[in-house]
Amino acid sequence: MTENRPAQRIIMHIDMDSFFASVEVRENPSLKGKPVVVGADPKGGKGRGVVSTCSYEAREYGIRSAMPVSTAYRLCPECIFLPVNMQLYKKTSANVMNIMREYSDKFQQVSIDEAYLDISFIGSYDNAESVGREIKERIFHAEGLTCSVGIGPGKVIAKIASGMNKPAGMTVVRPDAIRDFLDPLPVDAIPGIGKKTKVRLEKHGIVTIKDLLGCDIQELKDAFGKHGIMMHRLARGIDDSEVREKEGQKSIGKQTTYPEDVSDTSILLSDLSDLCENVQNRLELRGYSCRTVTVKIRYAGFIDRSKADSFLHPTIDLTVIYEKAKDIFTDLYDERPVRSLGVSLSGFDSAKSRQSRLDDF
Ligand code: TTP
Ligand code: MG
Repeated sequence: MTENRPAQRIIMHIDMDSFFASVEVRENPSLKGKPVVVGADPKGGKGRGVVSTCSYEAREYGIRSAMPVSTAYRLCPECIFLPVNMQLYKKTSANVMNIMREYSDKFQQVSIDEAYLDISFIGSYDNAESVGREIKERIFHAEGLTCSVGIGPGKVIAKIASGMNKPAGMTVVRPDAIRDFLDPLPVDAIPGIGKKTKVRLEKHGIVTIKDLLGCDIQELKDAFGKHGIMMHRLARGIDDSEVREKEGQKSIGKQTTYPEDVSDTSILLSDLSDLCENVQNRLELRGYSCRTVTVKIRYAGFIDRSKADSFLHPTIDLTVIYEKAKDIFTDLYDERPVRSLGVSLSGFDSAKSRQSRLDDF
């Protein structure tokens, strides 16, 4: 009896190379070939804040995203440090996403600079490779930027593949090459396996994906629960999650817990402002706008109070978000000592209206 197999899936993952930095270099070609860091002002090494990203030339000095900008300055004081120009990156992102979107109805943007396409309908990996090449050329021609492409039978393999030959790379993992591709990789190549899990697996002698594959599923389940089963499935190359534009995440939140209770309103308001900045930044990175702001105060003694309020129109504006958070806070705060303070954003704009808004630039 022949098995009724579903048609072969072909998934593409595209990720722009050193995105913010590449846009800056495009805007100012004299920066080409130079170490460029985009992020907070280093203030001669005394600056606070972090690196958003940097050019591949700056990466040679060991500079990375999310590193304190003071460390980046120490590693390479002669780097060119530039502030974040989010409006410009968002406009560019919308342009490149629109190009990608033309190639499949099944399209999923996952961050400001990366997306998945389900191009199974194209029928063969050779055809998929041609499409990958075409998209790369189109983006380069239209926006003067390079990206890296990964093609494989599922989202996880496609994502790992796009990171294999950065910058301007393309890696195709055909179904008969899955084992050769996955086996030698370190376990943390699998998205979702972070440093902690990696160290725990190492203690069991599991370093590569091949080691993971050789593990007893029950033992993995005992040690890591559901996550263990997931890891084993991905190690086997089993990954049938759909490519779809989804509402996905329901909220973006951040909270600060104080080592000692705080009653000083100016400290609380200043922290509220930092929290708003954090969540608003993540909102922008995901290409969302939000309708609702929620503030949560935990008073000493684990007494929680929270309140939400919504805007008439979705917004991404930090000032607008902070003003709303401040109003809610003022309403909620009764001057008891505060243990922790949190802000979350929700009511994200749908993908479709988000798209039309991005087109408005
Ligand atoms: P990434 O795609 O992770 O990084 P990248 O495009 O700069 O470099 P790569 O070539 O390795 O893909 O992130 C996309 C953008 O998101 C990045 O240009 C800046 C922003 N970002 C931050 O602001 N903070 C961060 O910690 C990270 C990881 C990214
Ligand atoms: Mg990128």
